[in-house]
Amino acid sequence: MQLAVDSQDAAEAQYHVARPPRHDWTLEQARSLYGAPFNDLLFAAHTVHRRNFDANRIQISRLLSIKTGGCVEDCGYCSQSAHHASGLKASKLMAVEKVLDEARKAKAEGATRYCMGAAWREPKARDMDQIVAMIEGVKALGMETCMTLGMLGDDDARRLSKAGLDYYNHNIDTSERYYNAVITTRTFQDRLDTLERVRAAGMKVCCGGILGMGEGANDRVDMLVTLANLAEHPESVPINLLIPIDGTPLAGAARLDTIEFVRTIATARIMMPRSFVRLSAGRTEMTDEMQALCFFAGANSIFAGDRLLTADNPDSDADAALFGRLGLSPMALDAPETEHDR
Ligand code: SAM
Ligand code: DTB
Ligand code: SF4
Repeated sequence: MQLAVDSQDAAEAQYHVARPPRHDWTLEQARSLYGAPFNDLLFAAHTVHRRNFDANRIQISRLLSIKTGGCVEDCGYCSQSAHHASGLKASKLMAVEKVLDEARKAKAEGATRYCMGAAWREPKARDMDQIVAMIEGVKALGMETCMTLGMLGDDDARRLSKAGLDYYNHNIDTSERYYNAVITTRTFQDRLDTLERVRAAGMKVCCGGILGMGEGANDRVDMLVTLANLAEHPESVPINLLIPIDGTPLAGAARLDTIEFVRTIATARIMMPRSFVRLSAGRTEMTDEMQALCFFAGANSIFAGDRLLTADNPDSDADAALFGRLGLSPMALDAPETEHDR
């Protein structure tokens, strides 16, 4: 389909792009956006990006696995599931001081948000005091805090929020239709229920998914429609490229075409104009050129540091070289973008 894009207004009308964020995307609208000529899609996405953010600044988050492996869930992509023979050694919940040491190092290296992940279906009551101490300690360093601990009940959500947790990461991962092909030990609705509790408790939401798990384009789009039609857009939207892990059911998944990946980033940017769209897992397998296209399409956050939770990530030298080539700089915590009430 040829689209009329001889002016910004015409392009925006054609793509259903609205200045105030929308929460009423139809699948049809989102699919036509995703499938638009690549140049039209990127033009619209970059326009929206520039209107809402400084296009040359990237928010830097840092990850730490505070409890690794032995997870009872069966997520087909994950090295940490006890259902798969990934060879990963399970470990106990990390000591608070060790977490704070790592957070201090991350801050010194420019991270403004510290994300702590645990391989749990949900947190246990006996772990909550330690979790709260981690949140309070990282907050005291002057960093934003994020945790991802699996499903939450109302009481745990309130407790995390009261401790000062800024963000809770809980991904829907893919479309509702494809969900059961990837995970059978919980439902898509379970994920949405936890996201509602996170909101009700007053925390910001970090929610996205993984591309390259054998899903189709419509699954990628439908996932974005679910996110964009939430009552509030997630403040952070991590888009992960599957890191194939030996021993997991998705170890042999075919690599996703780069253009499809960039289309997803651009569509996310347009549909959730004020959210941070994070170019998350999988960057070690991306060229500088692919990452540059993602940043142009509206990605404006990354995980820095040579380790994600269990998998490798580009090291600080590689990222410094990338930022240098592209003229990008890290976003400060007090940047106007981070202060908006999104
Ligand atoms: N157990 C918690 C949960 O599942 O919510 C938190 C940790 S979990 C590892 C966080 C997210 O990392 C998952 O939802 C998934 O989107 C992403 N992830 C895990 N393994 C991945 C992989 N091999 N490649 C890409 N993304 C992955
Ligand atoms: C997210 O969407 N990606 C991060 C974070 N949220 C917790 C995790 C990526 C994990 C990649 C695989 C690994 O390190 O084991
Ligand atoms: Fe467990 Fe999270 Fe991995 Fe799923 S993604 S197996 S819930 S650690």
